[in-house]
Amino acid sequence: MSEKRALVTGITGQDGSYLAEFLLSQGYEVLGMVRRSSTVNFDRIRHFQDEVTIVQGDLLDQMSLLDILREYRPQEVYNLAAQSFVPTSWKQPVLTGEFTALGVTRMLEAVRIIDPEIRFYQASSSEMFGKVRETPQNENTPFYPRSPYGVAKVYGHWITVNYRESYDLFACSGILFNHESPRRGLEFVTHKVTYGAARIKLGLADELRLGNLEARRDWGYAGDYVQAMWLMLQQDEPDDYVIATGETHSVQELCEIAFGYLDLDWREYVVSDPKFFRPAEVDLLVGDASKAHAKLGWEPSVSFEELIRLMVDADMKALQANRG
Ligand code: NAP
Ligand code: F7E
Repeated sequence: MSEKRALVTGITGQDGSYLAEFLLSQGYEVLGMVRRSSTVNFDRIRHFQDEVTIVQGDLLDQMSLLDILREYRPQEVYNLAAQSFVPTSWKQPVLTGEFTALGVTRMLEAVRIIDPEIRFYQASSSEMFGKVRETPQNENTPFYPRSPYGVAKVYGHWITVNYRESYDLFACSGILFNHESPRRGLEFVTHKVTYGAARIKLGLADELRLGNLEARRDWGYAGDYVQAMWLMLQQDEPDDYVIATGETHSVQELCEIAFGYLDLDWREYVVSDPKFFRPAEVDLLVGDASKAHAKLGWEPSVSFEELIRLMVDADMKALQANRG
């Protein structure tokens, strides 16, 4: 039997799937919390589904969280579940607050009541910096969120700090900048661009409609970032860390790389459509992860260009396989 048991909320998401695989490779027994739906969507975890224990729970339901911790007794909890798509947070601001903000308190309450020795990780976000107060952004940069999602994440961040200070919980918050992979949802801009470029290359589409091409982000590889989550919970003291590459690129640069890799000129296919502009934009993000470098020994291993190329390769392969 494994010595260590970890609960991952959001295991069916991009990060949950990479984190679960990483924890399995470290010898953990992994519990993955999923919410009930009429059809299961285990696409991201199918290849290791038999190695994890799926438990049913929902961040909206306090009792389900208490029951899971009472029954399975994990030593570590990684709270990755959230409504994570920024545009949806304007359409469903209350629900976003329930999942992404209050859901954190529900999980922290479950930890406090069932076993305050549990080490807790909260998935905080660079979206909390929003209209940035300084560049690059570090752990001390003031927050100025620009969407209901960002506001909810600020709540989740501070309630995690507050439970650490109020109840002496080992609660850490990872302030992660954008991280991507072939498992990224297709609505996020990196995957929308790599998938769109691959479809155009294969003659399945003739244009790609995007929003603001000037927005800049610090994009890294999800496989690298989940290791930082684990490292935070292995330290002697709980703390908060920025995880980022330290480089910033525009959506236009992303298009140049993805289309260029397929020998296409992005200017012939990409249309900037006002429909995809946001009510309030986060113009520029770039993180300073020096604390994580120094204290966790964490470094990113995949460059921006490598990341986009590996996503294009994966999309080409999947689309070609689908065509038979
Ligand atoms: P994702 O792919 O959207 O996955 C979200 C996960 O949360 C899914 O497994 C989803 O389950 C689950 N979930 C949503 N609402 C739930 C509820 N009420 N109860 C239980 N589970 C629920 O997100 P991600 O990219 O992996 O991100 C993981 C976490 O990191 C999120 O909290 C996100 O906000 C945060 N974050 C992400 C980034 C990034 O760049 N990826 C950066 C900073 C922070 P279903 O499959 O049932 O929908
Ligand atoms: O947008 C611009 C858009 O949706 C990035 C989430 O994981 O990272 C993610 O949030 C930028 C924005 O990610 C399109 O306006 C242009 O400026 O890929 P995104 P995000 O909003 O940065 C943070 C760290 C999280 O925590 C979130 O959970 O790209 N953009 N045109 C577009 N974005 C989208 N989605 N679609 C477009 O057509």
